[in-house]
Amino acid sequence: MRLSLRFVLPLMLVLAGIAYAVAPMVDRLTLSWFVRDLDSRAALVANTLQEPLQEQLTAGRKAKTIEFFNRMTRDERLFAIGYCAAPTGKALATRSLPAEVRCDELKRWAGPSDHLLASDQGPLHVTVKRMASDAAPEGQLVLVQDMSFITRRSEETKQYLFYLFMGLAAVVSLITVIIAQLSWRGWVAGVRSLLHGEGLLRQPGSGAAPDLPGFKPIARDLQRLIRDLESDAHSRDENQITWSPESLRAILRGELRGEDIIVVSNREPYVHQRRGDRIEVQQPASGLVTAMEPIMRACSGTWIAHGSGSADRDVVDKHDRVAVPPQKPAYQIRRVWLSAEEEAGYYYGFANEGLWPLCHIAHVRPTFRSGDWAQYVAVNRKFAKAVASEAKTKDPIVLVQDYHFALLPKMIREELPDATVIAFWHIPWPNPESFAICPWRDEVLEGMLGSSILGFHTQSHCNNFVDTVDRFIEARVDRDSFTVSFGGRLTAVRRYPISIAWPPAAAMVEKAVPDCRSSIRQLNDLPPGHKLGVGVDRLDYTKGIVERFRAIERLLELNPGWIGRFTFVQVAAPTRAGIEEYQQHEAQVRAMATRINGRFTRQGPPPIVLKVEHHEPREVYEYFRAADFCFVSSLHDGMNLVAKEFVAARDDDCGVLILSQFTGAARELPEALIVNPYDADQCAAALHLALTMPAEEQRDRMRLMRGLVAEFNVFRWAGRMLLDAAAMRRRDRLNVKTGRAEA
Ligand code: ADQ
Repeated sequence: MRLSLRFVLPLMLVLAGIAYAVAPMVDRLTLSWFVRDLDSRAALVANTLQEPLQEQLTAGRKAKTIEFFNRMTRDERLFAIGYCAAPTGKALATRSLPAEVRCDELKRWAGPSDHLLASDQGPLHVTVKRMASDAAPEGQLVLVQDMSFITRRSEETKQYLFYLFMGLAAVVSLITVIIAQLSWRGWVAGVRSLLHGEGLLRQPGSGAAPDLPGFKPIARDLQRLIRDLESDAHSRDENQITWSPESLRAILRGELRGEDIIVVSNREPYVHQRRGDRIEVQQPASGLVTAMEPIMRACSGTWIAHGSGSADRDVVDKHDRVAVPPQKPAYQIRRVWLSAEEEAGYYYGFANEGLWPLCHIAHVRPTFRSGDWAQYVAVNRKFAKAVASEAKTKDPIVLVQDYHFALLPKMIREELPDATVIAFWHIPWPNPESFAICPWRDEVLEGMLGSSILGFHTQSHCNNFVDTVDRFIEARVDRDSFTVSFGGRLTAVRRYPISIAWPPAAAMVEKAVPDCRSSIRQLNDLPPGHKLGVGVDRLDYTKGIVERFRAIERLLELNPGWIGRFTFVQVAAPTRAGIEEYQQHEAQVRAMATRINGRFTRQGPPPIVLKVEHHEPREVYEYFRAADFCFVSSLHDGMNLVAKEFVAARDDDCGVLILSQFTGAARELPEALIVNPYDADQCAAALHLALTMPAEEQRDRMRLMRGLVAEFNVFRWAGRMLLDAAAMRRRDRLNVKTGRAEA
């Protein structure tokens, strides 16, 4: 309706304007037609009058002549008649003859276009006809005709013309609006069906789209183009954003406008521990926690995790929630309680003795037990129920973290079909042959494919996952868009390299580098100026600590000059101590450190200091700032955040990073000294190079690495996932509106 008014009103105005402009032209035209009629009428009247008039004149009957003229002028259009016998003298005429028409001025009316006389009685038409015959003297007959009827008709013509144009405008508008409406609907329907991959045309009356295979490639191209444009826009936007908690908050406000955000992980970001009659709060050593914590602070959502601390139950409310961080609460932890059997089967068993070694190529055999699997399924179900009870809307965004919850995406979807589930796998994904070892291979894959978006650190992990799905389950894999269609749902498999907060918290770097150097050396009984290397890890066999010690041993073998002049401090956080493999690994690491120290300690400091105990992040940063180099020698690692933390800690642009080629981080930090941890000689050479590298080269390498970590920080990691989730939700809502579900 609004469209019609918007179109019809201007059209009416335009046509009224045209009518107004055209009317005078039409007036002139009709006037000339009427004047021509009057001329010929005058000629006819003159011819008719000639004979009787001449008879009267010849008979000299002037009174009779005037009476004759009066009779003739009863015709309403013949206004007056006169006769001039000579150019001088008075005319023999009816009384109505206008005073302007005089016998001595008859020439004035003689021309072809000089017939009009504007008199007090209105417009008049004057015709002068010469009358001559053999029987009568020559004279001039004057016929004056009334033209007021022409004016009347001209007014009527203008009126008709106006009504005609208005009518025309109405008809034209109506037809145009009908055609426009029809073609708009048709066009919209056409584009809609084209976007949906259907044909443009519909069978008349059927409502069903015909199958027009010819159109499908166009539709696919168009869909792909839209996707490309969207992702282009994203990457453009992404590059323009300076990623920080504020920009992440702006995305949450702008793109996700107060959407309900829930994180699920096994490890909680804050653990409450009882120490005598005091309760202490600890932050666990975990890459996942390091990454997610700043995001939760930014978005104030709910973090669901296993309540594992000895005082965790003492601090929660009746809904098992506690606000954190303790000093400045910004979000809620919802704690889920697990029994000892559940924890043994789900966490130690299936997750850490099964999936962890399965996904890492670290030469430790995975162990799969059906009892562990049953607990894994039950605990995943328990967390799915917790998600459903914490959800404030029917379509929250749920960020599922890591290999502890492979089944959770599918289970969440059963509870909340409209949720957007983003699952992130923090560890590597192996090739299909390795993964095939898992007896519940298909269930794990199907569980993960409940995700809307499934993230890995590197493209090769994405490739491995898609290859595994393609090999083992009935799903449609699209390698162009990297999506998997399974059970009527689409999962996008994406690379999101994780990172750390940038800039690091002020508290981490407030102690000056020279102060850190001296205090750490004092703490470990090392002389000032003593060369120092550090390793910071969970005491996990994937971190390559044994290989690291072997490389140090090799360095001292090859370059004995370093004996007594260099010490390596390994800060190792105890982890998964309930698993035999980890107990053996710890024993092996301890024995190796003792053996190497025994072999190379003459006088002075030992080559290796092993600290198997928990350290707070501030203490870890102090070690990073005190060291000449940091050695990351993982045998296989999804990303490895320690490498990025070392770079972030070095705001003095000094220090060397030695980095295993088998970490995700090696792809992002090529300025590190990249090594194969299995190659002891190569690692020893890298250690020597690090100990002797000129400050200038250290600075050049460190600046490049700091630039990368600053730009690709953890806010970008989370922001990209959330932007993708927001785009996906917009697309889903559009599909619902247009009546089409994602296939
Ligand atoms: P992790 O295997 O735990 O993470 P990593 O990424 O290096 O490995 O993160 C460890 C975190 O714990 C770091 O923040 C580090 O500072 C801290 N940490 C390590 N040892 C510590 C110690 N001794 N004392 C105190 N803190 C310590 C998993 C994957 C990685 C992936 C992350 C994030 O295995 O590949 O990078 O998740 O996705």
